[in-house]
Amino acid sequence: MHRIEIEAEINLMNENRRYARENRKILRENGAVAVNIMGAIGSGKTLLIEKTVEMLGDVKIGVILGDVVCSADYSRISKYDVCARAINTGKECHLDAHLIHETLKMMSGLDLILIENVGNLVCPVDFDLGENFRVVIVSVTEGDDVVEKHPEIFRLADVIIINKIGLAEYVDADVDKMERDARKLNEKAKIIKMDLKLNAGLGEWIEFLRGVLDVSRNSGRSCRT
Ligand SMILES: Nc1nc2c(ncn2[C@@H]2O[C@H](COP(=O)(O)OP(=O)(O)OP(=O)(O)O)[C@@H](O)[C@H]2O)c(=O)[nH]1
Ligand SMILES: [Mg+2]
Repeated sequence: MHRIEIEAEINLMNENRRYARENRKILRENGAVAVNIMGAIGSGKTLLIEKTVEMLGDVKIGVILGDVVCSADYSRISKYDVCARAINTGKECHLDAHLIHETLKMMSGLDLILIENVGNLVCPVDFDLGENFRVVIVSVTEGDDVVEKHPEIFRLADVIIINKIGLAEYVDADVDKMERDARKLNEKAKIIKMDLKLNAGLGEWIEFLRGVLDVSRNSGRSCRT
């Protein structure tokens, strides 16, 4: 890489860090918890958000939907009584802290902000959004080697969801292997085996969210400072 390209990349990353700090400050001041939901295309990110909104009727929720183009996910979420905003990234394969900054500023008075990142397991890794928690959702239909092939995103996750487990037998996926791979990469993450269509694993997910919301409400501050 040329020196000018390296400098541009360093500036970009510094700028992202600066906006991530700003975003964290906004969240702290608003007393909201933000969750960055990452995962491959079609792994179940939007369905996870839909189910979460349905199950947390007593929580004030905001949803930021990142997509390269179009508003299909936004149309799904805007049916619910939540504050939803879509962000199209154009050619970019990830959200960044600057892209969500103005939207976050508008989202006051909320307890929980769910951010759907652009579908893939590579690009979002380097871009801290200022979120409090990082969630990675993969599905068995991506192949049971999907975890070992994308180590970095799993290393940084607070929660790892292995979704569509009800389909495992039809695609010859070994769910336990996926869980072992995830644990090898990340000793601390909460790992949840899930099937959103069968409502499996959702209780554990909601319990996790209620836990972090209580902590945030009790301490009046966000968790990753
Ligand atoms: N059988 C089964 N289907 C699921 C499950 N979770 C999601 N789906 C289906 O998988 C497809 C993709 O789900 P979405 O929630 O749109 O996935 P996404 O990750 O938001 O996809 P992108 O936004 O395109 O990256 C939809 O048809 C869902 O109904 C699951 O646990 N089991
Ligand atoms: Mg989606």
